[in-house]
Amino acid sequence: MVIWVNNYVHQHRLIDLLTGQWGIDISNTTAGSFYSNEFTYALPDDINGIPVKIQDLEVVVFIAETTQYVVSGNGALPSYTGISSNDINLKSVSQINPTCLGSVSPTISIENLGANEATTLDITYSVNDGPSQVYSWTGNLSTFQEEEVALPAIAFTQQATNTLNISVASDDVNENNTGATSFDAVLETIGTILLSFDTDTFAHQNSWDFRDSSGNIIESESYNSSDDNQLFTYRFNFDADCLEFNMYDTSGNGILGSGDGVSLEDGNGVVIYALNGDIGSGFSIQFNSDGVLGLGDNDFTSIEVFPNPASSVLHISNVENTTIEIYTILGQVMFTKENGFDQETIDVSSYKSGTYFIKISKGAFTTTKKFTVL
Ligand SMILES: [Ca+2]
Ligand SMILES: [Ca+2]
Repeated sequence: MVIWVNNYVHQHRLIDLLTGQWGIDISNTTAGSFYSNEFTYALPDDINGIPVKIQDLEVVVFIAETTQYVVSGNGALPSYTGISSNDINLKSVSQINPTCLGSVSPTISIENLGANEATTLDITYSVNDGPSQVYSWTGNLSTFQEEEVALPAIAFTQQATNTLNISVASDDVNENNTGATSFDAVLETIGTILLSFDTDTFAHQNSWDFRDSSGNIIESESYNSSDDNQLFTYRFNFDADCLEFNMYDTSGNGILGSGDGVSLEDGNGVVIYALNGDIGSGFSIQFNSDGVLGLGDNDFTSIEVFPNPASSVLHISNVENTTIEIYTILGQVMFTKENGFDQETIDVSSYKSGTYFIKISKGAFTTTKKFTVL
Protein backbone atom coordinates (compact mmCIF):
# COMPACT_ATOMS: atom_id res chain seq x y z
CA MET A 1 0.00 0.00 0.00
CA VAL A 2 1.33 3.45 -0.85
CA ILE A 3 0.35 6.62 0.94
CA TRP A 4 1.23 10.21 0.12
CA VAL A 5 1.75 12.65 2.95
CA ASN A 6 2.45 16.36 3.37
CA ASN A 7 0.61 17.55 0.32
CA TYR A 8 -2.78 19.09 0.98
CA VAL A 9 -4.31 17.93 -2.27
CA HIS A 10 -3.14 14.36 -1.78
CA GLN A 11 -4.72 14.42 1.67
CA HIS A 12 -2.49 11.75 3.20
CA ARG A 13 -4.50 9.13 1.43
CA LEU A 14 -4.16 5.68 0.02
CA ILE A 15 -2.98 5.92 -3.59
CA ASP A 16 -2.27 2.38 -4.68
CA LEU A 17 -2.36 -1.20 -3.40
CA LEU A 18 0.87 -2.99 -4.40
CA THR A 19 -0.72 -6.35 -3.61
CA GLY A 20 -4.04 -5.76 -5.34
CA GLN A 21 -7.33 -5.24 -3.58
CA TRP A 22 -7.27 -8.44 -1.51
CA GLY A 23 -3.56 -8.60 -0.65
CA ILE A 24 -1.36 -11.68 -0.53
CA ASP A 25 -2.15 -14.76 1.48
CA ILE A 26 0.30 -15.51 4.29
CA SER A 27 0.24 -19.14 5.35
CA ASN A 28 2.71 -19.08 8.24
CA THR A 29 0.95 -17.05 10.92
CA THR A 30 2.65 -18.34 14.04
CA ALA A 31 3.92 -15.65 16.39
CA GLY A 32 7.43 -14.39 15.55
CA SER A 33 7.49 -15.64 11.96
CA PHE A 34 8.97 -13.27 9.34
CA TYR A 35 7.46 -12.56 5.92
CA SER A 36 9.40 -10.84 3.14
CA ASN A 37 8.62 -10.07 -0.49
CA GLU A 38 9.73 -7.80 -3.34
CA PHE A 39 7.36 -5.54 -5.26
CA THR A 40 7.83 -3.29 -8.26
CA TYR A 41 5.99 0.00 -8.48
CA ALA A 42 6.50 2.69 -11.12
CA LEU A 43 5.97 6.17 -9.67
CA PRO A 44 3.63 8.34 -11.74
CA ASP A 45 4.76 11.88 -12.63
CA ASP A 46 1.69 13.33 -11.00
CA ILE A 47 -1.50 12.37 -9.24
CA ASN A 48 -4.55 14.39 -10.21
CA GLY A 49 -2.20 17.03 -11.64
CA ILE A 50 -0.16 17.35 -8.45
CA PRO A 51 3.52 16.49 -9.06
CA VAL A 52 4.64 13.44 -7.13
CA LYS A 53 7.32 14.15 -4.57
CA ILE A 54 9.25 11.01 -3.82
CA GLN A 55 10.07 12.37 -0.36
CA ASP A 56 6.36 12.39 0.46
CA LEU A 57 6.03 8.69 -0.25
CA GLU A 58 5.25 6.39 2.64
CA VAL A 59 4.88 2.62 2.52
CA VAL A 60 2.29 1.08 4.79
CA VAL A 61 1.80 -2.61 5.53
CA PHE A 62 -1.11 -4.17 7.31
CA ILE A 63 -2.35 -7.66 8.08
CA ALA A 64 -6.01 -8.54 7.90
CA GLU A 65 -8.06 -11.56 8.71
CA THR A 66 -10.60 -12.27 5.98
CA THR A 67 -11.19 -9.04 4.00
CA GLN A 68 -12.51 -6.90 6.83
CA TYR A 69 -10.67 -7.00 10.11
CA VAL A 70 -7.20 -5.37 10.27
CA VAL A 71 -5.12 -7.16 12.93
CA SER A 72 -2.11 -4.82 12.87
CA GLY A 73 -0.24 -2.45 10.58
CA ASN A 74 2.68 -0.06 10.34
CA GLY A 75 4.22 2.49 7.95
CA ALA A 76 7.69 3.82 7.12
CA LEU A 77 9.42 6.38 4.92
CA PRO A 78 11.57 4.28 2.56
CA SER A 79 15.33 4.52 2.14
CA TYR A 80 16.66 4.51 -1.42
CA THR A 81 19.57 2.87 -3.25
CA GLY A 82 21.00 3.45 -6.71
CA ILE A 83 21.46 7.19 -6.36
CA SER A 84 24.59 9.34 -6.12
CA SER A 85 26.18 9.84 -2.73
CA ASN A 86 26.31 13.64 -2.89
CA ASP A 87 24.07 15.54 -5.26
CA ILE A 88 22.41 18.87 -4.59
CA ASN A 89 19.97 20.03 -7.26
CA LEU A 90 19.57 23.81 -7.57
CA LYS A 91 15.89 23.33 -8.22
CA SER A 92 14.66 26.87 -8.76
CA VAL A 93 15.54 30.53 -8.50
CA SER A 94 12.64 32.76 -7.50
CA GLN A 95 11.62 35.58 -9.78
CA ILE A 96 13.03 38.99 -8.83
CA ASN A 97 10.97 42.15 -9.15
CA PRO A 98 12.63 45.22 -10.66
CA THR A 99 14.20 47.31 -7.92
CA CYS A 100 15.84 50.72 -7.67
CA LEU A 101 17.26 50.07 -4.20
CA GLY A 102 20.60 48.90 -5.63
CA SER A 103 20.51 45.38 -4.20
CA VAL A 104 18.49 42.18 -4.44
CA SER A 105 17.91 39.35 -1.95
CA PRO A 106 17.46 36.16 -4.00
CA THR A 107 15.52 33.12 -2.85
CA ILE A 108 16.36 29.68 -4.21
CA SER A 109 15.15 26.16 -3.70
CA ILE A 110 17.70 23.37 -3.21
CA GLU A 111 16.95 19.66 -3.25
CA ASN A 112 19.10 16.81 -1.97
CA LEU A 113 19.14 14.08 -4.64
CA GLY A 114 22.07 12.31 -2.96
CA ALA A 115 22.03 9.39 -0.55
CA ASN A 116 24.00 11.32 2.05
CA GLU A 117 22.40 13.92 4.24
CA ALA A 118 23.43 17.45 3.23
CA THR A 119 24.54 19.67 6.11
CA THR A 120 26.70 22.34 4.45
CA LEU A 121 26.66 23.96 1.03
CA ASP A 122 28.46 26.93 -0.49
CA ILE A 123 26.17 28.97 -2.73
CA THR A 124 27.85 31.49 -5.07
CA TYR A 125 25.91 34.26 -6.78
CA SER A 126 26.42 37.47 -8.72
CA VAL A 127 24.38 40.01 -10.67
CA ASN A 128 25.35 41.29 -14.11
CA ASP A 129 28.68 39.48 -13.83
CA GLY A 130 29.62 41.76 -10.94
CA PRO A 131 31.53 40.60 -7.85
CA SER A 132 30.45 37.20 -6.55
CA GLN A 133 29.08 36.64 -3.09
CA VAL A 134 29.27 33.28 -1.30
CA TYR A 135 26.70 32.13 1.23
CA SER A 136 27.57 29.09 3.34
CA TRP A 137 24.32 27.27 3.97
CA THR A 138 24.07 24.84 6.87
CA GLY A 139 21.17 22.58 7.68
CA ASN A 140 19.95 18.99 7.65
CA LEU A 141 18.59 17.96 4.30
CA SER A 142 17.97 14.25 3.93
CA THR A 143 17.49 12.42 0.65
CA PHE A 144 14.83 13.96 -1.62
CA GLN A 145 14.08 16.76 0.80
CA GLU A 146 14.13 20.33 -0.43
CA GLU A 147 14.45 23.68 1.24
CA GLU A 148 14.01 27.34 0.36
CA VAL A 149 17.13 29.38 1.04
CA ALA A 150 16.93 33.16 1.41
CA LEU A 151 20.28 34.58 0.35
CA PRO A 152 21.71 37.79 1.84
CA ALA A 153 21.31 40.93 -0.27
CA ILE A 154 23.82 41.52 -3.05
CA ALA A 155 24.53 44.98 -4.45
CA PHE A 156 24.44 45.55 -8.19
CA THR A 157 24.53 48.28 -10.81
CA GLN A 158 21.27 48.42 -12.69
CA GLN A 159 21.13 47.70 -16.42
CA ALA A 160 18.21 47.57 -18.82
CA THR A 161 18.06 43.83 -18.23
CA ASN A 162 19.70 42.37 -15.16
CA THR A 163 20.78 38.76 -14.70
CA LEU A 164 21.34 36.92 -11.46
CA ASN A 165 23.57 33.84 -11.72
CA ILE A 166 23.70 31.27 -8.94
CA SER A 167 25.66 28.06 -8.49
CA VAL A 168 26.04 25.53 -5.72
CA ALA A 169 29.31 23.77 -4.88
CA SER A 170 30.48 21.04 -7.19
CA ASP A 171 29.27 17.51 -6.29
CA ASP A 172 28.71 14.08 -7.90
CA VAL A 173 26.27 15.53 -10.46
CA ASN A 174 27.31 18.98 -11.65
CA GLU A 175 24.80 19.64 -14.44
CA ASN A 176 22.09 20.58 -11.91
CA ASN A 177 24.26 22.99 -9.93
CA THR A 178 23.50 26.29 -11.68
CA GLY A 179 20.54 28.58 -12.14
CA ALA A 180 19.73 32.10 -13.26
CA THR A 181 16.93 34.60 -13.47
CA SER A 182 16.56 37.94 -15.24
CA PHE A 183 14.73 41.07 -14.23
CA ASP A 184 14.10 44.41 -15.89
CA ALA A 185 15.25 47.84 -14.77
CA VAL A 186 12.73 49.91 -12.85
CA LEU A 187 10.86 52.65 -14.63
CA GLU A 188 12.23 56.17 -14.48
CA THR A 189 9.19 58.36 -13.97
CA ILE A 190 8.76 62.02 -14.77
CA GLY A 191 6.49 64.49 -13.07
CA THR A 192 3.31 64.02 -11.08
CA ILE A 193 2.31 60.43 -10.34
CA LEU A 194 -1.34 59.69 -11.08
CA LEU A 195 -3.07 56.85 -9.27
CA SER A 196 -6.44 55.65 -10.44
CA PHE A 197 -8.16 53.02 -8.36
CA ASP A 198 -11.56 51.45 -8.85
CA THR A 199 -12.39 49.81 -5.54
CA ASP A 200 -13.60 46.32 -4.77
CA THR A 201 -17.25 45.40 -4.33
CA PHE A 202 -16.05 45.12 -0.73
CA ALA A 203 -13.82 48.18 -0.58
CA HIS A 204 -12.90 47.61 3.05
CA GLN A 205 -10.59 44.83 1.78
CA ASN A 206 -8.51 47.39 -0.12
CA SER A 207 -5.70 49.68 0.91
CA TRP A 208 -2.47 50.98 -0.59
CA ASP A 209 0.67 52.86 0.33
CA PHE A 210 3.72 54.51 -1.18
CA ARG A 211 7.04 54.03 0.60
CA ASP A 212 10.28 55.92 0.24
CA SER A 213 13.69 54.28 -0.16
CA SER A 214 14.00 53.99 3.64
CA GLY A 215 10.74 52.04 3.81
CA ASN A 216 8.76 54.88 5.39
CA ILE A 217 5.13 55.18 4.32
CA ILE A 218 4.76 58.59 2.68
CA GLU A 219 1.21 58.25 1.32
CA SER A 220 -1.48 55.71 2.10
CA GLU A 221 -5.22 55.13 1.94
CA SER A 222 -7.71 52.54 3.13
CA TYR A 223 -11.39 52.25 2.35
CA ASN A 224 -14.69 51.34 3.97
CA SER A 225 -18.07 50.07 2.84
CA SER A 226 -19.22 53.51 1.67
CA ASP A 227 -16.40 53.37 -0.94
CA ASP A 228 -17.55 50.14 -2.63
CA ASN A 229 -17.17 50.10 -6.41
CA GLN A 230 -16.00 53.69 -6.75
CA LEU A 231 -13.31 55.24 -8.86
CA PHE A 232 -10.74 57.25 -6.90
CA THR A 233 -8.02 59.31 -8.55
CA TYR A 234 -5.03 60.89 -6.85
CA ARG A 235 -1.99 62.90 -7.90
CA PHE A 236 1.27 62.99 -6.04
CA ASN A 237 4.34 65.16 -6.34
CA PHE A 238 7.06 63.03 -4.83
CA ASP A 239 10.62 63.96 -4.01
CA ALA A 240 13.35 62.40 -6.13
CA ASP A 241 13.72 58.91 -4.69
CA CYS A 242 13.36 55.19 -5.28
CA LEU A 243 9.70 54.64 -4.41
CA GLU A 244 7.57 51.58 -3.84
CA PHE A 245 3.84 51.30 -4.37
CA ASN A 246 1.95 48.54 -2.53
CA MET A 247 -1.66 47.53 -3.07
CA TYR A 248 -3.39 45.16 -0.65
CA ASP A 249 -6.55 43.06 -0.66
CA THR A 250 -7.16 41.50 2.75
CA SER A 251 -9.39 38.73 1.41
CA GLY A 252 -6.71 37.63 -1.07
CA ASN A 253 -9.25 37.39 -3.89
CA GLY A 254 -8.26 40.50 -5.82
CA ILE A 255 -10.47 43.46 -6.63
CA LEU A 256 -13.87 42.10 -7.57
CA GLY A 257 -15.36 45.43 -8.61
CA SER A 258 -16.88 46.25 -11.94
CA GLY A 259 -14.22 48.81 -12.85
CA ASP A 260 -10.74 48.83 -14.22
CA GLY A 261 -8.78 48.04 -11.08
CA VAL A 262 -5.53 49.90 -10.55
CA SER A 263 -3.43 52.10 -12.76
CA LEU A 264 -0.39 54.19 -11.99
CA GLU A 265 1.02 56.68 -14.51
CA ASP A 266 3.66 59.34 -14.51
CA GLY A 267 3.32 62.93 -15.69
CA ASN A 268 3.98 61.93 -19.30
CA GLY A 269 1.29 59.27 -19.27
CA VAL A 270 3.83 56.45 -19.07
CA VAL A 271 2.11 53.50 -17.42
CA ILE A 272 4.00 52.30 -14.35
CA TYR A 273 1.41 49.71 -13.53
CA ALA A 274 -1.99 48.79 -14.90
CA LEU A 275 -4.04 45.75 -14.08
CA ASN A 276 -7.63 44.79 -13.72
CA GLY A 277 -8.64 43.42 -10.36
CA ASP A 278 -6.70 40.17 -10.56
CA ILE A 279 -4.15 41.04 -7.89
CA GLY A 280 -4.72 38.25 -5.34
CA SER A 281 -3.69 39.55 -1.95
CA GLY A 282 -1.83 42.45 -3.52
CA PHE A 283 1.28 43.52 -5.37
CA SER A 284 4.34 45.69 -4.96
CA ILE A 285 6.16 47.74 -7.59
CA GLN A 286 9.11 50.07 -7.44
CA PHE A 287 9.90 53.07 -9.61
CA ASN A 288 12.28 56.00 -9.62
CA SER A 289 10.72 59.42 -9.17
CA ASP A 290 12.59 62.33 -10.71
CA GLY A 291 11.42 64.66 -7.96
CA VAL A 292 8.44 66.50 -9.31
CA LEU A 293 9.12 70.06 -10.26
CA GLY A 294 12.51 69.68 -8.67
CA LEU A 295 14.03 71.69 -11.47
CA GLY A 296 15.66 74.76 -10.03
CA ASP A 297 15.05 73.77 -6.46
CA ASN A 298 18.32 75.47 -5.59
CA ASP A 299 16.73 78.80 -6.42
CA PHE A 300 14.10 78.17 -3.82
CA THR A 301 16.13 76.86 -0.93
CA SER A 302 15.27 79.92 1.12
CA ILE A 303 11.51 79.40 0.86
CA GLU A 304 9.91 78.58 4.18
CA VAL A 305 6.39 77.32 4.85
CA PHE A 306 5.23 77.43 8.47
CA PRO A 307 3.68 76.45 10.79
CA ASN A 308 3.37 72.88 9.61
CA PRO A 309 0.92 71.49 10.55
CA ALA A 310 -1.20 74.62 10.26
CA SER A 311 -4.65 75.27 11.68
CA SER A 312 -5.63 78.88 10.94
CA VAL A 313 -2.98 80.58 8.78
CA LEU A 314 0.01 79.48 6.75
CA HIS A 315 3.04 81.74 6.37
CA ILE A 316 5.28 81.56 3.32
CA SER A 317 8.50 83.52 3.20
CA ASN A 318 10.94 84.47 0.40
CA VAL A 319 8.38 84.12 -2.38
CA GLU A 320 8.62 87.55 -3.95
CA ASN A 321 7.35 87.69 -7.55
CA THR A 322 6.42 84.02 -7.60
CA THR A 323 3.18 82.30 -8.47
CA ILE A 324 1.70 80.42 -5.52
CA GLU A 325 -0.81 77.62 -5.86
CA ILE A 326 -2.26 75.33 -3.20
CA TYR A 327 -4.07 72.16 -4.06
CA THR A 328 -5.45 69.13 -2.32
CA ILE A 329 -4.06 65.64 -2.59
CA LEU A 330 -6.76 65.02 -5.19
CA GLY A 331 -5.55 67.93 -7.27
CA GLN A 332 -8.34 70.36 -6.40
CA VAL A 333 -7.02 73.93 -6.50
CA MET A 334 -7.61 75.75 -3.20
CA PHE A 335 -5.63 78.94 -3.73
CA THR A 336 -3.73 80.78 -6.43
CA LYS A 337 -1.81 84.03 -6.40
CA GLU A 338 0.51 85.62 -8.93
CA ASN A 339 3.30 88.09 -8.16
CA GLY A 340 3.51 87.13 -4.50
CA PHE A 341 5.03 89.37 -1.88
CA ASP A 342 8.20 88.44 -0.04
CA GLN A 343 6.07 87.24 2.88
CA GLU A 344 2.60 85.76 2.29
CA THR A 345 0.00 84.78 4.85
CA ILE A 346 -2.76 82.47 3.66
CA ASP A 347 -5.96 81.79 5.58
CA VAL A 348 -6.39 78.01 5.77
CA SER A 349 -8.95 77.99 8.59
CA SER A 350 -11.69 76.78 6.25
CA TYR A 351 -9.56 73.93 4.82
CA LYS A 352 -10.54 70.39 5.72
CA SER A 353 -8.01 68.45 7.78
CA GLY A 354 -5.50 66.67 5.58
CA THR A 355 -2.48 66.96 3.34
CA TYR A 356 -2.04 69.79 0.83
CA PHE A 357 0.59 70.77 -1.70
CA ILE A 358 1.88 74.25 -2.23
CA LYS A 359 3.45 74.88 -5.62
CA ILE A 360 5.68 77.90 -6.02
CA SER A 361 6.93 78.87 -9.46
CA LYS A 362 8.90 81.63 -11.03
CA GLY A 363 9.87 81.54 -14.70
CA ALA A 364 11.20 78.06 -15.48
CA PHE A 365 11.68 77.21 -11.82
CA THR A 366 9.11 75.42 -9.72
CA THR A 367 9.11 73.74 -6.37
CA THR A 368 6.42 71.90 -4.45
CA LYS A 369 6.10 71.55 -0.71
CA LYS A 370 3.70 69.52 1.33
CA PHE A 371 1.91 70.73 4.44
CA THR A 372 -0.84 69.49 6.73
CA VAL A 373 -3.93 71.23 7.99
CA LEU A 374 -5.20 70.06 11.37
CA1 LIG B 1 24.40 18.48 -8.09
CA1 LIG C 1 -11.22 41.49 -2.63
